[in-house]
Amino acid sequence: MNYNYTFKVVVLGDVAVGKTSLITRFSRRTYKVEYDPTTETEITFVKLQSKNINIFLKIYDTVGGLQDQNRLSSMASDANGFIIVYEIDRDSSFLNVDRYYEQIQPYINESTVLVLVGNKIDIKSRSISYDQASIKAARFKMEYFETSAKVGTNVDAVFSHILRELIKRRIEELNRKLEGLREKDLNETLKAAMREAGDDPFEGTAKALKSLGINAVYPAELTGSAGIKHQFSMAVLNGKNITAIDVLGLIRSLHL
Ligand code: G3D
Ligand code: MG
Repeated sequence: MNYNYTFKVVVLGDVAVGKTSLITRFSRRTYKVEYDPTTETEITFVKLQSKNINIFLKIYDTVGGLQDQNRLSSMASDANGFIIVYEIDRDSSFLNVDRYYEQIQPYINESTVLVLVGNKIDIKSRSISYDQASIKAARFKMEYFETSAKVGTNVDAVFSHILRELIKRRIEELNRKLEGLREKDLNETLKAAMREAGDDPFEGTAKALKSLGINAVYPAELTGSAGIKHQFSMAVLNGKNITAIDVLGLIRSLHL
């Protein structure tokens, strides 16, 4: 199966705040779970489908609280999102959020999605107020959620938010890339790729899209009559010039 998107999310937080429980609760649709002995991490693979979009999500469950830098870097360097979990009735776990946040700094860029989770809201007592946590989350540019992994409250909301944001950011990134291209360059890219592919329209458009960075996001399965490659091919065959606007329109009609 081809996936339109593959994302990797790393879950951090003190021991026993409920990281594993949150992942287990979310991943009813788990495909498989693997243990990675080098990072001592359990990786949960989840396949999700929304409209016609197939998503492959890898969730890395850390153990032992604060991470050894080597271990963290091998796990976090290509992460698309981070969830930091604390327990609403344990102050030390909330204070440590700052330390996890510091630890992941080297692996964050403008496309990384960050979420702070206050878990165990089914417990009647709490020592950290919602406002206190929201303020911290806002300061760190994180979205804040309160969950109960035990009862299931809000667990799906955390992951839906992350996936929505990640897809949105990928599309924005692509838009920026396309908007940075002049129409003439776009057509030149296509023509060059077609020549390189011996005028095979599908090969040629595949090459052109790849060099524009589009192929990675919209893989082969979107090649039906409504697919980008097909539309490109037909346009090229008919001698029509492709504009960035066409490309954006196609992407939007397929994905939004
Ligand atoms: P961790 O992976 O962060 O170390 P776990 O944490 O998911 O292993 O959970 C630690 C303990 O907290 C477990 O209790 C688990 O059942 C409990 N727990 C997790 N989430 C919640 C929650 O939302 N509410 C409540 N009340 N408990 C929760 P045990 O006793 O099994 O060790
Ligand atoms: Mg655990």
